[in-house]
Amino acid sequence: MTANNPSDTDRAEDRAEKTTDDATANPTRADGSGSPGKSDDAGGEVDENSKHDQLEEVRENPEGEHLTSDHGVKISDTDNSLKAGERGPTIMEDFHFREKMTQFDHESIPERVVHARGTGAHGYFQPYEDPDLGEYDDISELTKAGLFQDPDQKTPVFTRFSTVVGSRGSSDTVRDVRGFATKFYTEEGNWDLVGNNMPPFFIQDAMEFPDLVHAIKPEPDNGIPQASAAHDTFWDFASLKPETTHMLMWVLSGRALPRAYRMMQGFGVHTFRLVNDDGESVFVKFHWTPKLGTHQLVWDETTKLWGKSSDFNRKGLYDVIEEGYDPEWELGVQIFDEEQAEEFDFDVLDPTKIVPETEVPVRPIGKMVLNETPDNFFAEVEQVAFHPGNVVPGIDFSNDPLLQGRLFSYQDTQLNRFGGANWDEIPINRPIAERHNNQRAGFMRQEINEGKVSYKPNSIGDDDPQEASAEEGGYEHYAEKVDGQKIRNRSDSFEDHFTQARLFWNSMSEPEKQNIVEAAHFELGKVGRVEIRERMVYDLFNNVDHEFATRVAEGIGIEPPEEPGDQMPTHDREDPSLSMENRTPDTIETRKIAMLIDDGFDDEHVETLRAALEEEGARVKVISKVLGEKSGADGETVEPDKHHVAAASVSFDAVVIPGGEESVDAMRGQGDPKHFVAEAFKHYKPIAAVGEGTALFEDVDLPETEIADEGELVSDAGVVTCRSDDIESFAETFVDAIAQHRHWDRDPEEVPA
Ligand code: HDD
Repeated sequence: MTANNPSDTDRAEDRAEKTTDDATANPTRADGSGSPGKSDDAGGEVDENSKHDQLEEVRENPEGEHLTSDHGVKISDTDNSLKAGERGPTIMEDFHFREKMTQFDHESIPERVVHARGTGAHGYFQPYEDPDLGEYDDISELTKAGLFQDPDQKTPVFTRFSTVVGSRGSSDTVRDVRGFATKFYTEEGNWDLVGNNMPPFFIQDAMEFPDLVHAIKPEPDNGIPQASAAHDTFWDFASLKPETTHMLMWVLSGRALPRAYRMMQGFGVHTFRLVNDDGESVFVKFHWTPKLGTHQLVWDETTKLWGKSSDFNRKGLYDVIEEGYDPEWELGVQIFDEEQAEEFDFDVLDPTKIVPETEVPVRPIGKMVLNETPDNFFAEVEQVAFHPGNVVPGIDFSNDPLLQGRLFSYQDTQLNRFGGANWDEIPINRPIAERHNNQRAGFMRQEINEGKVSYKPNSIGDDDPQEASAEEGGYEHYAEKVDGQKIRNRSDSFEDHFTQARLFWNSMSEPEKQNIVEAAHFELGKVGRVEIRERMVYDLFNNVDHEFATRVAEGIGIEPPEEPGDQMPTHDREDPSLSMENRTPDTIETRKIAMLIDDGFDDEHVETLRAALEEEGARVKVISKVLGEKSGADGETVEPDKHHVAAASVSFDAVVIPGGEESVDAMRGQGDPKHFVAEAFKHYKPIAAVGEGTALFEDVDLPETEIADEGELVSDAGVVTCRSDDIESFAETFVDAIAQHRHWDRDPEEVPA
């Protein structure tokens, strides 16, 4: 196992250097005008820094400057309003008061109707040098999209991750789908891949989206519950819509509780098209695969995180990038043509279906690295506006009716969020590719378009700007032959709702199945109306798998169904790629490890363990009862990162207790370290203790767990204990246990934490 240790580089300095070095190379600034998009070099080259440099034009830094009004007038006093006499009323002419207050009164904009809460980061996309594309050696055979062609070119991206249901101030770790939206600032214009962390969707037609969202959002009479599907209206809707079944299986699984945004897959969901220079097209599904593996939290842990660390996922992304670890995803494609699509036992236009990897493998074509946090949350994360209709030549749509509806909805919703048409001029949304058209006006127009002409055709301006042919890079829609009668109906090929739900269930390990069952117990247990619970069990789950339906029924006071549902498929197919347990690469990079100590810790233990864990890319945080320097038995000192009141096991991936008699004795007299260990055990996390530290594990009484005797090193279901001098082997064993992420072969039910 090797790790990319964080560099000591100061990112701000790094960026400043980048900007200076590349200023002359950047086409948007080639004319020195300093105004975004003003370049003589139409359609100039894009590189990793192009977006960064464009944004640099609008960045503001008050360092060493005077305070001014919005109009640039220096302000002498910003604390006292202008009054008629020391104790008199405020005077109308106080322009500074009026401006400051008006700006404040207007500083909130509508939150997104879904995906309101999120975070984002800048980075780049780079095609692979030697993509393993099977029969297609060269991606240009599949698509003419420029961003995929040159392995030396890095295209800037901005990615926003989000929860879906909760409002902007809700908690991060709720059970929910996660948004995974990427804006590629390509030479040919912006391409937005607006996906989720789960590959199917709830519904088949965009027409149903307002109903789905109304059902899952807080109930309209009392506005309760926030950020949760666990209430009557959602399950009422779901139970009456069997097409939701496949997606519900994903939502009940650990996929809906991601450990981190950097440990989450992403999917374009719909079938899209790739189109090559000859106008030929294949179908494509897009996949993002995280380098760090796909990992989940457990339910009890997530609910505790709502209180202890409600920004857990958002802060997690910010912290790792700031600390110098740059999360990476591989972009993969599943390619299939119309004939292959005809052969599948589902319709590729139905967004409630996946194309199983057992049918079409995922071919890696490039990578995305996120390496820069935003400077300003509002300007970048809140104002970024995605739209699946933003495509570039070489990428096109399919007739998926959900996708078709999205192509209207996103443009429309931005008008609501931004109050006008010019949201595409806002720095974060602005393309690097040049914009020339006859749009001129609207609220908050930024661009100053020169000349008399804003129409086509025109002779006064030589008919500029000219339309571009396909050879010149003009976007041409794939010339699919379409012929049909107007019909408000659903294709018969969209009718099977259970085959893939069963495939998902079959593909889960037993602990993953148990997680799904327990999730259903919680969600349906919160549903007051018994008839809704019954419909879910009898009409939906019992048509997925009889045993599944029985296990759910037993936890929610419903009579288990006597026999399988009459629509239950009988297949035993599995797709190993669906189980997160098969997505655990051998790495502990960026995992957060809690090291609990007090005065008198064993210096060698602390030093050796920290070095071994950091060598593998983990982030070690020392925790003690109170802040302030702690001294080791041999005189080394350590500054704790956190004290007990501000630390909780739920924020960490693993826990280790080094030896040192005085240190361990102190901790054995404190409740927090014991709770820490018990809770980490309950959440299936790797825990380790060495030397005297093992006594703390004995105190906690971990059920059915073997603890090392004198001279031994024992590893039992992720509990690593050592009472020998071989600290290096102990550290290695612990690293292996952390790489496994969670140890499901444990039975923590009795642990009271
Ligand atoms: Fe959507 C936001 C993903 C179906 C309408 N959606 C939004 C975001 C993501 C998705 C990631 C947040 C973008 C951001 O970070 O700003 N949505 C999906 C996926 C879907 C999907 C993967 C199914 C395949 N969405 C969908 C449908 C509709 C919408 C069927 C309506 C017809 N989605 C919206 C929206 C949002 C949105 C209301 C809210 C804020 C925004 O667009 O910019 O227009």
